[in-house]
Amino acid sequence: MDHGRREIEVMANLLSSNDIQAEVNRTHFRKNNCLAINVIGSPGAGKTTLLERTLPHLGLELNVGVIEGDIFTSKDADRIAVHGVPVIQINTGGGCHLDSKMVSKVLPEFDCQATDLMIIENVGNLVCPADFDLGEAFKVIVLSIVEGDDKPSKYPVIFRNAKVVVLNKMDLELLTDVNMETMKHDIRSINPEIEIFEVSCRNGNGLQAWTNWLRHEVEVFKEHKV
Ligand SMILES: Nc1nc2c(ncn2[C@@H]2O[C@H](COP(=O)(O)OP(=O)(O)OP(=O)(O)O)[C@@H](O)[C@H]2O)c(=O)[nH]1
Ligand SMILES: [Mg+2]
Repeated sequence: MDHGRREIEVMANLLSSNDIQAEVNRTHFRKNNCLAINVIGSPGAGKTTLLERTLPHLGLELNVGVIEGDIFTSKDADRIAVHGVPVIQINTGGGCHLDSKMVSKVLPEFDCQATDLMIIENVGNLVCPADFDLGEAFKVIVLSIVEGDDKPSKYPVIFRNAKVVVLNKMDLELLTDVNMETMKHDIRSINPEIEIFEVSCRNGNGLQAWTNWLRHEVEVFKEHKV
């Protein structure tokens, strides 16, 4: 028995069953006119902080729901719940990414018809979530600039598959040796279409441009309703 080949087959089956459920999720979101986004980034990149800073900008005009993915604990969901939006925590119990079945199981907990924007924060990881479609409209990468300007070229798959990248922790730029031009050049070489926002969730710089862009994406999605 060729074990290598068997492993590839198992992985292929896993991905195709994930993709089938992802399409069901996508149809559900589309039918309910709800823009779903999949927020991906390394542990500590600032995903939850970005949501905490984004919700007050959007929450008055839009109905937002949040799905939080983590290996253990409901710490992130507790942080989001303070903002008064519906939030469900998924614990993967060891898994390094969310999959479409996990998301489908919690969807009945939301009134999707009354939700304009569903934000799904994936498990902290820049690699595995790239392979697992959740049924989202697009992927959002949150990258802390402190991690170094070589990260886009070392982890290109996720950048290829995302619509937008939020470069976070810009307030720390001068404390690091990060070269922002190199970082942005590498991101654009991987994905010329990608939107790039430079923000600091600490001092608020750049957040307005990011939230304006996201609000516009919700409007465009809703205009194309089926
Ligand atoms: N200096 C600075 N710190 C930030 C910024 N954004 C987030 N942080 C800090 O970074 C740490 C991690 O932030 P989180 O939002 O929990 O990161 P996360 O990506 O959600 O982490 P996981 O869910 O564990 O993957 C916290 O201590 C935040 O206060 C920023 O723009 N500047
Ligand atoms: Mg988090």
